[in-house]
Amino acid sequence: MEKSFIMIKPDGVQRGLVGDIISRFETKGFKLVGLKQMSVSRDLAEAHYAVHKERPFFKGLVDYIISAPVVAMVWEGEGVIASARKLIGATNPLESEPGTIRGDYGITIGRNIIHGSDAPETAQSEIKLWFGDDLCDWESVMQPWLYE
Ligand code: D4T
Repeated sequence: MEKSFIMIKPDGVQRGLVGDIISRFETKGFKLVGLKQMSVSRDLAEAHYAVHKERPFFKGLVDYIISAPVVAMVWEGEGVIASARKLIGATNPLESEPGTIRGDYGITIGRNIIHGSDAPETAQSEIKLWFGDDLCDWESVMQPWLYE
């Protein structure tokens, strides 16, 4: 089964969107296998966004991620990486479709509420970076009602 790293960013936490966001993933049918609220160190934020380190928005992005706690999660399920990106919506919330998380709740790219892994390789490295091996492997009774 595929896993994706999902992070509710500081604005999502401050704005009280944690419950709604978790509910969207849960009711879709994905399984929560990792969850923690945490303050993020500058080193961790810089490592997570290392791919953007030469971009002009990098420092502002890192400052934002470390400005207040985030909720880090790992969700599991068939096709969860691509599906989560659809649930989340386009990077720029003004271009995200209504019904998506960013489309429903966001306005600017620099406060876009949530992160989701964009590919299997990044999902794997992000899960390693944020959770190590500290995931919860459990069997959901919903499994036969979600998958043939
Ligand atoms: P994340 O990684 O946060 O899920 O966002 P996306 O995968 O949707 O988008 P991204 O990697 O291109 O951008 C990472 C992060 O940087 C912020 N950002 C991006 C910004 O503040 N200004 C910008 O011009 C861009 C392109 C938003 C998301």
